[in-house]
Amino acid sequence: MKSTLQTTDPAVFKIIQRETERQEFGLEMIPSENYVSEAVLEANGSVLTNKYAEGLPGKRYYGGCHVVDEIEDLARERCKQLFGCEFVNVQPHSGATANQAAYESVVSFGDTVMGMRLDQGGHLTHGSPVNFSGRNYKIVAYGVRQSDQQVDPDEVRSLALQHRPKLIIVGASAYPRRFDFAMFRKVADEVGAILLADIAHYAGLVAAGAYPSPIQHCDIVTTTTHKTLRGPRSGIIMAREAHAKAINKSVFPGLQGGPHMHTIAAKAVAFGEALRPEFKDYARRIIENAQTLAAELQRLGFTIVSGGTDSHLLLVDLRPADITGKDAEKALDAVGITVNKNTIPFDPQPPTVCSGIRMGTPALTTRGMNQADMKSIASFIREAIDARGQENKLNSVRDKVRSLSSRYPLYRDRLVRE
Ligand code: DSN
Repeated sequence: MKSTLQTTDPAVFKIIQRETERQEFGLEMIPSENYVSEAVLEANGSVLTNKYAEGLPGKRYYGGCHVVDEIEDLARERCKQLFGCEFVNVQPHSGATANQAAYESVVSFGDTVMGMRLDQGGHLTHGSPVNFSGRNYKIVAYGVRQSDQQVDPDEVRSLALQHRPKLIIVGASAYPRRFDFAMFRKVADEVGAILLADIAHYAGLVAAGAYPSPIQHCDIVTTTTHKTLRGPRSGIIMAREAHAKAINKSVFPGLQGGPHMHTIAAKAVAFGEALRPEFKDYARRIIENAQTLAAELQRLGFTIVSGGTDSHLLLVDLRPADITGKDAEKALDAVGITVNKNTIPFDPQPPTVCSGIRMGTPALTTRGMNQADMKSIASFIREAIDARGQENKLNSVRDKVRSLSSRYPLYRDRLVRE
């Protein structure tokens, strides 16, 4: 039987089909991506998209909110249980919006903010000059040590003592190691700064106890919900109760209008899934797979930034392989392996070219792939990079990628044969 969309709008239907096929038969290795469950998809595609609900549960600016109030309350309760936080606002539309609202709740334009450098693992919203953060605040940036490509507590402390930031941000989008949240707390206390952790990448691992939790150390914790946490594309802000009022105000009416109630429902579903015992095992396997992948890539001659990983992601320094991140991304794309080019610490290449690629295992692990599969994938990566530009050889790697993916069905029932 044809779906409604297939009948009413075949153009859109066909594009969605092609993307479903790309996800089904390729290896998704961008560490910030994942595959959500059918339950999350169902909630996200529900009639809750129709409802305006500006305000908070019980205090809305629209009538008819008594039902959606329940979903927001449920999402908040599940989130508190999952992370052990005192307060959460589940309305931010994205991680960037969550960060902007968090900034606006505790600092004013022109204040000094300290965050990790984008080109050494940080995020755009942690102070990049092309982002609201870098434009509106005075940014002091810490990076990693040249010797081991890990955060240097001495640098963090001395920069903080020198510049006395009002806000310190700990978190990253391309840092494979554990953050020492207790050390950041100590430094923040020393200079009287507010401490914000952005755990967008690590949230699922944190929820499962597989990566350190910042909750007890930080004033505010932001995250997206769609990475290791495996929920819908969105954000949340957790905090100590003292910041609740200011955060609520900066999300709405400060930055956003109506919350996306369908996405909040999908967040509630994802939090519920992450509360199940099997999610702990999932998070453990993500890290196990990332470590196996890193070790196998090293065995095949690749250099791994910081020598390995404690999380779901790894950064490959491609300089010894004599290929840029940009060309490696293209070669891997050609065989159905999706990664992204990424700067490595102290990268001689511009960000449009990059000397590295960033990859991760959350999506592969969701499919059920294991350590033996990681070893196969490492060899596909080696072969594809060595065979760049050689169509025949790339075709053979593409076949192997498709055959491995086919063994781990994902959204098979959504694929329609015409
Ligand atoms: N763009 C995300 C990532 O890929 O890490 C961070 O927001």
